[in-house]
Amino acid sequence: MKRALVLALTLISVAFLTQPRSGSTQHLPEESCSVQILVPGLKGDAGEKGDKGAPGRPGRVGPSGEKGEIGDKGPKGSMGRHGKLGPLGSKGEKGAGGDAGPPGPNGEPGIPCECGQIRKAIGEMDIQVSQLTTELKFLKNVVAGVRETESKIYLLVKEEKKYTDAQHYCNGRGGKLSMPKDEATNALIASYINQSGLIRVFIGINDLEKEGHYVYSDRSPMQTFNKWCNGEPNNAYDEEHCVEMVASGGWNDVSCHLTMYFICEFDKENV
Ligand SMILES: [Ca+2]
Ligand SMILES: [Ca+2]
Repeated sequence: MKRALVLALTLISVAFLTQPRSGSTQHLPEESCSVQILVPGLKGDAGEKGDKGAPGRPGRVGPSGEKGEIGDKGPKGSMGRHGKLGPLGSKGEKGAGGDAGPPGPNGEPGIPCECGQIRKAIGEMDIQVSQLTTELKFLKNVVAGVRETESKIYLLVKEEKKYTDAQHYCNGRGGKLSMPKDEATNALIASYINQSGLIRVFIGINDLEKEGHYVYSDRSPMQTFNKWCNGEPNNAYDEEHCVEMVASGGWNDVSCHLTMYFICEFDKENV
């Protein structure tokens, strides 16, 4: 409604303004307020050709064409970079030994040997070996057979020794050079000599300290028992101070420097 009212007022204003003024010579129809309808005229002649227009916009992208034929092989390219390091290979077989090399230079002089102690030790070992050898002989004699009574053991030692050496031998093994102090003991020792195929052995009786005063190897004086052979002791050449027993069981004074087998005795309590 409001827009229709505005349009009506506008048309009225236009009719008023277009009313002829007094004194104008232009002749206008009386009904100047009526609305006239405009009609198009006839078509004019063709105008001159205009200037060339600006280029149009680019058209759409067309569809892909068909695949062409394979071209000729190109020239060889330059060498590429080194590739990655490959995995470690398996261990190869051992090769043959090489030729012997030339001999090396001479070494420096060695340090002088401190041989004093070594020589001393060797000497001591020699002594020990000697002692053990002696012990071994003793044991072999024991194994060979001994004689015994209720209280004593008698051992024939088949090593030729001087009287004092024989005495030391027996003492060194806890015994004494045998001392026949009665008939039974004398008979046993005599039997031992005979069975061993011997003729004589040293027994533990001597008059080394005082001529004609016989004592046993334990320093006890000879008692009434004796087995002197006929004509003995005769202290021949005034040098017979030791005593031997012959196979018959008789005694004879002889030189202490003779060497012969001997018989040791051991108390069973001490063995
Ligand atoms: Ca004598
Ligand atoms: Ca004699």
